[in-house]
Amino acid sequence: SSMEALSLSPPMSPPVILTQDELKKIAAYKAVEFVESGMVLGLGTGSTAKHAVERIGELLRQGRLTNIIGIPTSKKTQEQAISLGIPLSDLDSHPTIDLAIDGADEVDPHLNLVKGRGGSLLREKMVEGACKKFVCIVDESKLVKYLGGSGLAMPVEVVPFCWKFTANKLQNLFRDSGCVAKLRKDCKGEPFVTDNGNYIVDLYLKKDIGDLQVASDAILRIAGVVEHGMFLDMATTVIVAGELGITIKNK
Ligand code: ABF
Repeated sequence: SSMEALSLSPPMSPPVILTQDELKKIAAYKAVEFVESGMVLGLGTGSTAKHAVERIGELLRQGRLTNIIGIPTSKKTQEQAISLGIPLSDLDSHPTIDLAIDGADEVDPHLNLVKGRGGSLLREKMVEGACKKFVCIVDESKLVKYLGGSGLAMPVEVVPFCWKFTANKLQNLFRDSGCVAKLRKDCKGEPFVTDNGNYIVDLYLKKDIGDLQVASDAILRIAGVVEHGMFLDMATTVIVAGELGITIKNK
């Protein structure tokens, strides 16, 4: 993988402290530089991807981009794109996507990702799996040594039917990593329901889970599991915005 570091400010200027949201916006705008007129675009979900979608809408409005078709990764992004006047379609009509831009919850040194804390992992995986290029945009807080290493959730989308049974299977699968499986709740304390009518079981890990491909296969073999939030070998580029500048990591 190659790395390119760009300085945000000239060497002698005083340091500027950027908020996390400003860093997200910097990464998002950088990613939109990869967008060309005529592209079919995967539109990501979350507070980072939101900036990219907004920027694409702005460039369309200014006539600096034309002939774009967006494929949204969630109902929320679909609404945002409609409000910005971005023409939309779906994977049925456009099974190949030129470029997707989306955020992530964790990025490991091999550019494997954890996604889905926003709850949109299934549509994201379908869309980003159909992309020639997937540019992932994050602020530096998302970088981890290993997936699960932030101590935050590793999400798994499950069917609501006997979700406890499925959650127990998941917890047992990773018991050597100290796994605790919890059903995600919404702000009212009800089960969180995904865009696809499913539930999310969040896995909390104390140690790394070893071979990620083996773990992925094992999760997907459990009946009741729809999809998990590990995106292995999918990002072709990760743009990281940090206090010291932008780093672009390529596969
Ligand atoms: C989506 O948004 C999800 O896959 C991920 O869970 C989340 C990241 O959100 P944010 O950009 O708000 O941190 O990309």
